[in-house]
Amino acid sequence: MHYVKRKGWEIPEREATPEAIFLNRRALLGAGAGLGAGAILSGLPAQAQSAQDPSAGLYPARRNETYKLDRDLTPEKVNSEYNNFYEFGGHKRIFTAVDTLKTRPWTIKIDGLVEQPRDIGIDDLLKQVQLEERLYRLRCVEAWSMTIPWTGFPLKALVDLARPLSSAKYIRFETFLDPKMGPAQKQSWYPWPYVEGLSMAEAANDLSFMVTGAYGKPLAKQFGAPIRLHVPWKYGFKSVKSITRISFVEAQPKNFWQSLQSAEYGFWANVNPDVAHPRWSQATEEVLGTGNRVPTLLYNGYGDYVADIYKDMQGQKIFF
Ligand SMILES: Nc1nc2c(c(=O)[nH]1)N[C@H]1C(S)=C(S)[C@@H](COP(=O)(O)O)O[C@H]1N2
Ligand SMILES: [Mo]
Repeated sequence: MHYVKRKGWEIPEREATPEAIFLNRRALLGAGAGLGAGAILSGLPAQAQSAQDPSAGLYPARRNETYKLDRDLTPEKVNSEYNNFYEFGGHKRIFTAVDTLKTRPWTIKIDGLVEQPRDIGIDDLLKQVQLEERLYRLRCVEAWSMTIPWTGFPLKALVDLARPLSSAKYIRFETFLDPKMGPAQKQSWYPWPYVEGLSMAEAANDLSFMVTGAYGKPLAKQFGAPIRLHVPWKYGFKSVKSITRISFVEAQPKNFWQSLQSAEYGFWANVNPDVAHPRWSQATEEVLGTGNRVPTLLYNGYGDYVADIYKDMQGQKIFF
């Protein structure tokens, strides 16, 4: 089933969560056999949690061991200091610029072709889902990659909560639109707000993950707090950050990069080393933090999970 069969590629748990939290969790799990880590940790005194975030007690969540890596996790410091988040500028040092992002209160509008449109607060939503940790790879269209211990819940669970009508063919995700939070949204040549989309079949796939945490903690702002998508078989730009609206729609949504430059970016954007970007090769990728360049894999190595979705779509530009 999985593209990685080799033993010994698994990352020890202590490398995915900060050491102190890991040790704490071990001790607590020993003491409270049977209870989930989240339930135990939520009873901890404040100094064991990152105080400001009301969801801190939900982390770290239990690892779902189904998702294996073929390489080391990217160190938290490397991942946290090299990000794309154009609402805060076109550079990678987003962590120096995200203070203006306010993640509470945070409301997500669910609308379009659903039984009942509604608004839901992030902390309400978190009460209705089961968080888990997954180790995933991220391949940016710019030919670099990283590996991240994300925490979140399957997008499928959110679709079930939203109860879409059968006429819904796609999900459209939207990031906040507020130049006070994201000052680069004053740059009027970009088609704000950031929009992305998935087909309903893609959204139902096991891999599609709504991310609310990383490295055993609530998401740092530069990762797209308080909630972002991760679809690891697609180029990173599909994984939209800081989501405020989720709409079920009939027509294929046009995404941010398509709107900006349709000659270079399409809707499906599945990773394929043999389909070059108009301006550069996609054959290899720089693995951030290692100095290594490695071959890029079809569907970023997740073909066993997702290739079936596209089996009747070969005439379409599924790798662009
Ligand atoms: N709202 C929003 N979402 C976004 C982006 C962005 O600029 N704005 N950049 C995308 C791109 S190009 C990539 S590679 C990933 C980067 O995610 P990371 O910074 O967590 O690695 O986020 C994606 N999601
Ligand atoms: Mo990207």
